[in-house]
Amino acid sequence: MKQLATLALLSTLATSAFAHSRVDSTTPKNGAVIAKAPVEIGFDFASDIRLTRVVMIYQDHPAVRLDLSGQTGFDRVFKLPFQSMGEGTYQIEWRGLGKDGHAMQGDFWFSVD
Ligand SMILES: [Cu+2]
Repeated sequence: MKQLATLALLSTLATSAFAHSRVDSTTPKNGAVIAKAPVEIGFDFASDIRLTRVVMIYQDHPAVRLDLSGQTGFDRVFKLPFQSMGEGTYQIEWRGLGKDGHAMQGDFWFSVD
């Protein structure tokens, strides 16, 4: 019985964390295979957030932080300059804060082929 209650609590937490980290869409789209490397990365969030950290992971290279210096406040739509390292798969990990102070995070990936 105690286990069930714990499970119920966990699933509630997972649901609310998910609700706060919802990205309506990204550019490139999650899972996209594109012919030409993008010059910027786009996020379209379901509600206002402040991005605190965005990292690009490319193959076995050290993770590279994307420049957030142009991002000063809360917004729903972000465009960040992106420097391609060539063909291959890129993973983008992001973190941010919702207006209610909740931490949010997520990731997406795309391939340049
Ligand atoms: Cu929240």
